[in-house]
Amino acid sequence: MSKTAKCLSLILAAVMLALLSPFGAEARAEGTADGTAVPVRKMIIDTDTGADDAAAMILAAGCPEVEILGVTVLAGNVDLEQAARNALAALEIAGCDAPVFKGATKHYSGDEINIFSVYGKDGMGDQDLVHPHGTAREEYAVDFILETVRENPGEIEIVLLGPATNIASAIIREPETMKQVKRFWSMGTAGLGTGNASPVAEFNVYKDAPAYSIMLELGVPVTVVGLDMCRGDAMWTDEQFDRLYAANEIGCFVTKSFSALREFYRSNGSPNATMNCDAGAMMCVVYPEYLQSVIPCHGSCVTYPCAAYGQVVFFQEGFNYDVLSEEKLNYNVQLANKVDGARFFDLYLERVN
Ligand SMILES: [Ca+2]
Repeated sequence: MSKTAKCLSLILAAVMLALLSPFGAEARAEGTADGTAVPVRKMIIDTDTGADDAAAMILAAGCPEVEILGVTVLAGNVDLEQAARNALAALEIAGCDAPVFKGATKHYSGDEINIFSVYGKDGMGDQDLVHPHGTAREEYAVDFILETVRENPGEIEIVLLGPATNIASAIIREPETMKQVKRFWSMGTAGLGTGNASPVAEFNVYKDAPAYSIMLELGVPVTVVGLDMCRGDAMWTDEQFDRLYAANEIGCFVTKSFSALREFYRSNGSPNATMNCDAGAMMCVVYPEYLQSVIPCHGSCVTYPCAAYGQVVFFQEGFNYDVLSEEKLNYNVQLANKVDGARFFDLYLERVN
């Protein structure tokens, strides 16, 4: 997209943000009086970089509405070193020079994080894509997060695309600093649907449920994009991947990085369509038209050993539950419950072109 087109897109985004955002009041306050510009939003991306994390970072890097101040990585889909290299490779192909910082290799509990990838051994489809020129910074990811929030109180939005371990570590170390985070955006939980790590738990939460619970309970607004928002028409078809591959170098990179994941879906009952959860979550962050509706909820995470470990239970505003009266609930989560999945791919293609 040309600079002029991006500028026009920025103006359109300002108008759409005011009209459509579920956080309309907050968003309108950010715009200038004549509505022609929105200050650039400051973002940290926290990621266990597999292919969909990389696709999400590439999307954010192509959006003039946001500035990626840094990318903090942790083990999850791949080990920490691979996650750092994958993040660097994704940022470089997107022409983004945001620094990368390495974080957790262990759960909040202290156990090693078990690596599990359906994205290939390297997390990027095993397509020989990962040859970054840069390296991760020496500074520890949690130090970077705290320092950045301290320097920008009330301004930082943190997008979690992996387990919440880095964020929980920062909260435990300096809770008052982390209360100055503007909003957490989380690709996590099963939403109001079913899980993938277990029937009720989603991978990112299941990997470190106590850490996720710490994030939910901090008191900072959390917008959750669950697995249910990544299914159905939000999945990318083979025909769409072919279009992306043909579009440009970035599209070719993203398409190749999904090779192993698409094979996984083909072998598991979805021959022609693949979920792209992290990029879908990032679309909710950067593109107000995409996230069409949220439900205020009280979200709490099951953290003790049982069949429901890692489940996030959502009590929805407006329901009268037998076990809890509404006035006792703190609606700490904005749960995505409608996205424009049918347009996801076209919007993505538009943003990375
Ligand atoms: Ca991820």
